[in-house]
Amino acid sequence: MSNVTVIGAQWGDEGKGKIVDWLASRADIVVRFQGGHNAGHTLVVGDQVYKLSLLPSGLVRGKIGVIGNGVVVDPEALLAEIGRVSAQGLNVTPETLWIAENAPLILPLHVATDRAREAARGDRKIGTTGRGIGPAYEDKVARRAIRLCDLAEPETLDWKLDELLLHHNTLLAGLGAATFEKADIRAHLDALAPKVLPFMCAVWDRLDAAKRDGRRILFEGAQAVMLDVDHGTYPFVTSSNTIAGTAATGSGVGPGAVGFVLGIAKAYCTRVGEGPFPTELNDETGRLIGERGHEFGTVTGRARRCGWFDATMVRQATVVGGVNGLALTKLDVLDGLDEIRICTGYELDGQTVNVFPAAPGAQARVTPIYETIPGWRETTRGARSWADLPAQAIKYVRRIEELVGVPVTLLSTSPERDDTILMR
Ligand code: 2SA
Ligand code: MG
Repeated sequence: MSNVTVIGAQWGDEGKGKIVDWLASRADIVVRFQGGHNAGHTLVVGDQVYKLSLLPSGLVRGKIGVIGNGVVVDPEALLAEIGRVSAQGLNVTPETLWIAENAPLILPLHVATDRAREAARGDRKIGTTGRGIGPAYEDKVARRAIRLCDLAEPETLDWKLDELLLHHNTLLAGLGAATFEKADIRAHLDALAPKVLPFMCAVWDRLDAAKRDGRRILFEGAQAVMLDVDHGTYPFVTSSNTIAGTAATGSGVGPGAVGFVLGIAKAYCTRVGEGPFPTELNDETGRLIGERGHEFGTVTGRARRCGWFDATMVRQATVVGGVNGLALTKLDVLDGLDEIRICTGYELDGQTVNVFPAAPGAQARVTPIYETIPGWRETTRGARSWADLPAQAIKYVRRIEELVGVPVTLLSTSPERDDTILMR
């Protein structure tokens, strides 16, 4: 198997962690290329449960983990996470963890700006994870970010902090929030620098060498296509591009290295935070799905909104995301339902449309058009072969393939890594 890139095909929390973990055993290097510690992956390895936010999942399987330049790195959160997994017995060293020298940093002032802005938005809040992700990406594009390599240059840090503080303190004061002192930030960074700098390297160069050696790379996306800053439900999105192409820009490998793109989708749909969600169920079925699927955010613990599988949305996500095959997860959550619905299009102002509109007003006005199929009584949980699945469950999966236009190449039937069916 050559390189693989894994991305979410809905609004996140599709179970990417488990699939990445399954694929990691077939790869040599696992690369994060966007997002930050707003991602959250739960990995079950034997009797250990690892909760990862920033660290690439492959680390827990003894693979090399890479944090590419496209990731926004909170050095404090990084060290805390390394501390947590080390306490669980994992050895994280500069040999096993490579962090791009040109990765922008998230500082406490980004968290403050993120939260102050959300508070100021009131009813129009985005529902961010409050981790400073958006403000850190803004600073990168505005050319004022502190990058990991700056921690090694005290003089650079000095003038960069002046520019950064001018911007954020003006903003924070305007929002009525507390401002920051340069000396405090400086002390904070000086304390962190010796602990994070050992992991720093020219990631693009090491990945190039790895490619030449024929080593297999797995690119691990965070969040999902419908949260992509260009292609998602803007402005209710995250601040990075979450599509497969970002694997190249976010790690410096060139587009040819992206390989097979696996999109992960739940057999139903969830969303955390605000924003449009046409198939959302505000009823007993929605509550039942949330309960059976344990739908609470890994990062913030927020209850996720639940609804039916939206084939129109996932089709759009697979097209713009560059998805070659789908991994369908949590099918077992639908076990025992009398009937299951799939959204096959939308009604917008009396017209049928097959595209989710870009304008917020139109996004709020669409209503889903459903196809209803009978459910199945048997359990699919833990099934390890196609033959173990009830006929009706197979029909559901086949119908999803037809509507989305991409084959389902993997089916995950429980959080256990081995409860995964590889489809032909
Ligand atoms: P932010 O904090 O600026 O990125 O928030 C902007 C919006 O993006 C949403 N968001 C997420 N939604 C679902 N899952 C997320 N992370 C996953 C997790 C990780 C994953 O928590 O398990 O699946 O890889 C995530 N991160 C950001 C957020 O709710 C806002 O709507
Ligand atoms: Mg998650």
